[in-house]
Amino acid sequence: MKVKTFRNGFVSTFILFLTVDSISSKNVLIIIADDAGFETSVYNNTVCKTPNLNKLAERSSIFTNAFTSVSSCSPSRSVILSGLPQHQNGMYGLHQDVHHFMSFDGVESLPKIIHKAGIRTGIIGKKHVGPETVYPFDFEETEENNSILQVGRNITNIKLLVRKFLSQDKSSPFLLYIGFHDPHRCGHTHPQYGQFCEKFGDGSPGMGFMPDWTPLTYNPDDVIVPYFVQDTPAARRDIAAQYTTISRLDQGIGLVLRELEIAGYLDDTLIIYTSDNGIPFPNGRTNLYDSGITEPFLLSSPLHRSTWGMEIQKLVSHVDIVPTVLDWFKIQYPQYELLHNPVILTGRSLLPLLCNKDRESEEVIFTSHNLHEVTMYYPMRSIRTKHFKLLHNLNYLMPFQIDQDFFISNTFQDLLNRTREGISTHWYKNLKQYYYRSQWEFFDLSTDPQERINQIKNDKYTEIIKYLKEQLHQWQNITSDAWICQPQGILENKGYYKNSPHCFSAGYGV
Ligand SMILES: [Ca+2]
Repeated sequence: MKVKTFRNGFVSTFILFLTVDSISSKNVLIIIADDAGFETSVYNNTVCKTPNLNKLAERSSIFTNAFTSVSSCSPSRSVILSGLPQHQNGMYGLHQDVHHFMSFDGVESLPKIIHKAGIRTGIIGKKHVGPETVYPFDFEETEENNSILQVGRNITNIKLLVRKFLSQDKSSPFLLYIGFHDPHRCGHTHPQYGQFCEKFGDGSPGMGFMPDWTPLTYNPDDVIVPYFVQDTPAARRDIAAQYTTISRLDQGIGLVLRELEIAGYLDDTLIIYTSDNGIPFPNGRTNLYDSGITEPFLLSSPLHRSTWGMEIQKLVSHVDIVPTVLDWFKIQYPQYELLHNPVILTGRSLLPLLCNKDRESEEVIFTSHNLHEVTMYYPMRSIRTKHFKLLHNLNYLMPFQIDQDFFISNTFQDLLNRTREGISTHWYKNLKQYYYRSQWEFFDLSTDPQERINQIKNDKYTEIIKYLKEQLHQWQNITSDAWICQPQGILENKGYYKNSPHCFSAGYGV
């Protein structure tokens, strides 16, 4: 099979749109929540109280079909900051400790590009990407030089660090990136503070105290259980704890926005709020099902007030963040190569959508996952349109892996124990089908939004499946995906095959 090259044909559809009227000073604030989902009335969850997110939504466009590129912390953050899918930027899995994944040295990241253009860059909270030479910020207060709890969950501390950054240099435009560690689980690393660190800083004995946080507590009977989580007392207790941690995230966001306002930047700053990946529940984080990749996404532009508070249903992706910020600052993406191939951004600026302008090509979202923890090799690629999802599980002969953090959670232990004891799990799947997946999965989202029925063998969909496979292959090609021939083929693209790469069959089926 010959690897098709569509590079030139694709370039023209990914030209940056330059749409922003000039204002005297333009800044960017990116707020990334850690494992947050739709636990906010912005997205119709009326139980979990988030008055500050609601306030931000009132001055934002509210995207209702936003997706991460990969449902794993470091890979997702590398995509947010590079605009390149994980297989292209090299951040195949988690960055910390034994996992030790890094982006390629040659990646031109957002902080690097805009620093060269004279824009001051700052990061506060969770960074979780590397190496430092690829992701340098002028101002850094992260887990690399602080306790992650103090810069990622202590909202009083975060407030003071934002104040410090904003007061340091008033002469340059800035990009400030804030990585809240809330509402990430912490039962694996800091169990003394609760499953979601919901007790950290709440003023109770031994928990410490942060003056700016008023914890909200929830009755497990009242929480909203997403369709992909089992409705059991154990899962409800987890969700109630998660909601409390979201109250800290929400109040932290309120403090950050207040600092921006006090410093006089609220009306010249583009604000993006999203989460890095799906919620840490079954079928969520580390999956490419919609339950793992759909994200909250608010885009607040002081130049597009007519769309404040409005919902935008277009499909958008985290790969759109880099083009959007470059568009805002009117900076061109550099021309360079990675792995001997020219680098092309496949994301597009979101700003035209705020002018009620359509983007040129059809709406399509690609996702790419290789690992989470170093032991969790489970490469997947998918393409999603408004109505269809095609998912390729490259390592389908092995079981899907469970991470340490989720394994030890009440929710997963509940699922595992119920399965072992042979009693009802109250889940919409069973662990066997969750662990062992088909190589290809295809879902008709218009009739099956919860992706329950794999239609890959249904003749009714033969043509659309063929088309989506071609589109996925084309995207893997332009993003230099080394897994493009996997799992049955071997890619030869050097030596004799330098100018005509081929997928060769290794004969695994003999
Ligand atoms: Ca995360």
